[in-house]
Amino acid sequence: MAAPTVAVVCGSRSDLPALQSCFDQLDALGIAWESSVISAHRQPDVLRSYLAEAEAAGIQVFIGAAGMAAHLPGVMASLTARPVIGIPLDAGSGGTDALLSIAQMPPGVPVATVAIGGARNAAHLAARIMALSDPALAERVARFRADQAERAEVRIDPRSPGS
Ligand code: RP5
Repeated sequence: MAAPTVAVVCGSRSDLPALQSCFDQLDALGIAWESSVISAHRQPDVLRSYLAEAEAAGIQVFIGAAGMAAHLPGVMASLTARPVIGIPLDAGSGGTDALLSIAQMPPGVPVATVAIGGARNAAHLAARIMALSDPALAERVARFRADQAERAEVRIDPRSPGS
């Protein structure tokens, strides 16, 4: 089995169900991933060591997901120079608290923030980043896009009865 290239970190076990579509999409795109629950607030030292180990093990893109005062993705971006994608989660207040916490990063410490609950797009964004240096993955991303376009297409022919 290939070594993981994407690491998905969330702040609490309670976040895991919201990440299932991210895991499914990574699988569908043939991307090996790993996931951990590490709270930036409760376990800052664990987070620091995990990121160093994950980088050394070959993780190329990190995804951080958290709700409420969601500092996890930002702290991850402060500890690694690899791309960090943030997923704001609705932990009971609608999610705008997490969205602003994740998106409003200071210059030089970017977190590429997807929509509230945008777990599937986090997987797509990770795929597009890694596809820049992985032609086989670029081909799978291109196939996904073509399939998606085909599924979205609707043609209505007013001359054809029943259409
Ligand atoms: C955040 O607080 C977590 O990411 C979670 O979304 C929220 C609630 O955490 P728990 O109280 O369920 O651990 O840090």
